[in-house]
Formats: sequence, structure tokens, C-alpha cells
Amino acid sequence: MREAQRVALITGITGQDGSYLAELLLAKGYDVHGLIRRSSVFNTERIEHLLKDSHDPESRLHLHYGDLLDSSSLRRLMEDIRPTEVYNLAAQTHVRVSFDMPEYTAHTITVGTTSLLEAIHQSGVRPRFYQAGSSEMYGDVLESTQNEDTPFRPQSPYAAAKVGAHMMVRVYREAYDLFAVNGTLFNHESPRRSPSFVTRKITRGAARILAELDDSIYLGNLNAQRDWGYAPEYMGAIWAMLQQDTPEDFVIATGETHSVREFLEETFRLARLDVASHVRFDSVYLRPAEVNLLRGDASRAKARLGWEPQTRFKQLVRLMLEADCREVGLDPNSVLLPA
Ligand code: NAP
Ligand code: G4F
Repeated sequence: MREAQRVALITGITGQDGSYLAELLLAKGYDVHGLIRRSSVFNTERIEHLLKDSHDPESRLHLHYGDLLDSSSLRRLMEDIRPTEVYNLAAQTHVRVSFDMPEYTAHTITVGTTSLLEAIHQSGVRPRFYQAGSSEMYGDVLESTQNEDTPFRPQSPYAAAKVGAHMMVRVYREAYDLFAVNGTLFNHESPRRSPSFVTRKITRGAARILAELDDSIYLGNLNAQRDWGYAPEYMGAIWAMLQQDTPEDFVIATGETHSVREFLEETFRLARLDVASHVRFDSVYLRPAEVNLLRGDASRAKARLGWEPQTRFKQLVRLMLEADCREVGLDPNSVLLPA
């Protein structure tokens, strides 16, 4: 390793956020190492464009097989890579699925984060550490806006597991003086969002209806309200968290909240589609407990990191829908309402 070279390890590099973070760190000149899981199909689609020159000895992107559930791989990576920054983005990220797989969810999130922190501690390498926390931890909120002081009232195995990881980060920070930070990020979306989440399911579904590949979208609860931002901007915020003089936890959000119904109606308005003709209800998408309202207050991030969201709700819907139109071979300028 060159002296003073910045070396990042990203867990979850194949996910939405990991792919944008890898782009950002490579652009800043980092050597970027990503932990990937063995899979029977290729799972590197979101970072394929970054892997083009992976055989070039000068390539600064390196992938390593491993798993948050395999602590030996974490310990080995820490010693081999000796990162200066670790971003822990890997998780079982689906809230509905966490009710079907509560133990697995807790293992990957709470135990996996602990294993990674312990690998760092035992290796003696002292990287700065970022933990991907979630607004879902606020759960059954008592306040209409949530910030760093709002109590956690988790409503799902996913949220409870994230609270456990959040607390573990604090323990390692205080006990071992580790530069470890929790980011509590509200929902953030993009054309790279998995279609198993509601925003992408809607924009992709609308594009496929326009292309006559599908006729209907099946959805669950349309009344829940979320604070939806644009994923690449949120990666800038988490990088900034690790560049501070002292470790501190931050909320990242837009401060706006909209219902799933509003997201659906805006998508269909742009696509000139009729909701009643194409959207059906399926109870399979309901959750045993639902988080009804999330709206974040990111004033601390604005004051300390100089971070502010740029992309607003309607711009987000449009950019996702345009990308999905292109994906099914449609020209957004021909099929969507003009901006
Ligand atoms: P995502 O697209 O679902 O990606 C999850 C990543 O975790 C994938 O790379 C996945 O690998 C990896 N992974 C899952 N289990 C693993 C394990 N046991 N070992 C190693 N890797 C594993 O999620 P995302 O939207 O990018 O979210 C990134 C992080 O931010 C997550 O921790 C999520 O909980 C948190 N977060 C997200 C949001 C949001 O709105 N997006 C909001 C708050 C917090 P495969 O590709 O192999 O499946
Ligand atoms: O898109 P969602 O599945 O996202 P959710 O549950 O808010 O979780 C996402 O954001 C969290 C941050 O708060 C992350 F931590 C987490 O990893 C993930 O990225 O659901 C949003 C809302 C829910 O109220 C859900 O009940 O949409 C509702 N919904 C309605 N129909 C649906 C559907 N959700 C999904 N996934 N699929 C549906 O058909």
C-alpha cells in the first residue's frame, strides 16, 4: 500500500448504495475493496461498468468473496487489505421479508455488524467505520419529524436488528475509542433500486405497461408515508461523516414525506396511465406491523457536513420512470408528459 493512500472496504458493494459509493470513492482516488457473496448467478450487475478494467494491474477496484456471516473472511480481509475506511452496507434489507426470516435478518445485521467490528478490533487496524442505519428504526413514531434524538420504537425484525447494530457501534466507539459512526438514512431510491421495493416496483411496472409487456401492478398498503431521497446524494453524506474530526451519528433525509399513493399517482400521471385500470391490491404485500409515517430532520448534517438534498420528490419519480422507460426500449420524451 502506498503511504497515505486511502483504502476503503465496502460490504454490500453489489447493492444499490454500494455501487454508488464505489463510484464516488474511485472518483476521489481511493483504492476500493468490495466484499461479495458467492452466488449461482452473477450478482455484480450494478458495478459491471466499474469492473471493465478489473484485469488491468492499475485497477483500483478489487472484489473479495466473503460474507458477514463468515467471521473468518472478515478477519482475513481486515489483515490483508488494512483499510483506512470501512463502510458496512451489507444486510438483509427487505422489511417484509424480515418477518419471514427474522433469525437470518438478525444474524446478518446485528451479529454480522458485531463480527465486522470485532474483526477490526482484533486486527489492530484502526479504520474509520460507517454503519448503515435506517429510519425504519424509529418505527411507531410519536413525533411527526425524526432526528438524532428521537427514540427508536422498531416495528419489524429488520428494524430491531438495525437498532442492535446501532448500539453495538456505540459500544465499540466508546469502549475502544474507535472512529465509528451510525448514519440513520431515510428511504433513498434510484434506477438501481431493486424492484422488490415499492418505488422501483411502481416506475418499472408503469414502464412495462407502456411497453405492453405487463398489464397490472399488484401492491399492498398505499397509505404509508415515506421520506424519499435520491441515493447517490446520500452516499456523499456518508463519506462526509467519516471525514469529520470526531465521530458523531447523523440523520440523512429530505424533510418531505409522501404516501405510496402519491408516488403511484405521480408516476401514472407522467406515464398518462389510469391507476384504476392497472393497479390491483394483493394482501401478500401487507406487513404484520407497518411503519405509517417517516419524515427526517437532517439539520445536523446540514450544519456539520454542509449536506443538503438536491433532488426532490417529483424529480425523483421522473428520473426513475425515465430510466425504466429506456430499459424497456421506450423513448421517455415520446411516451411521458413533458417536464
Ligand atoms: P440492497 O440494494 O438490498 O443491497 C444489500 C447488499 O448487501 C447487497 O450487496 C447484498 O449482496 C449484501 N448482502 C446481503 N447479505 C449479506 C451478507 N450476509 N454478507 C455480505 N453481503 C450481504 O440495499 P441498499 O439499498 O443498497 O442498502 C444499503 C444499506 O443501507 C443496507 O444496510 C440497508 O439496510 C441500509 N439502508 C438502506 C436504505 C434505503 O432506502 N436504500 C435506507 C436506510 C438504510 P447480494 O447482491 O449478494 O444480495
Ligand atoms: O419500499 P419498501 O419496501 O421500503 P421500506 O419498508 O420503507 O424499507 C426501505 O427503507 C428503509 C428505510 O426506512 C430501509 F431501511 C429498508 O432497507 C428499505 O430500503 O416499502 C415502503 C412502503 C411500506 O409501507 C410498504 O408497506 O410501501 C408499502 N408497500 C405497498 N405495496 C409496498 C408494496 N412495499 C413493497 N416492497 N412492495 C409492495 O408491493
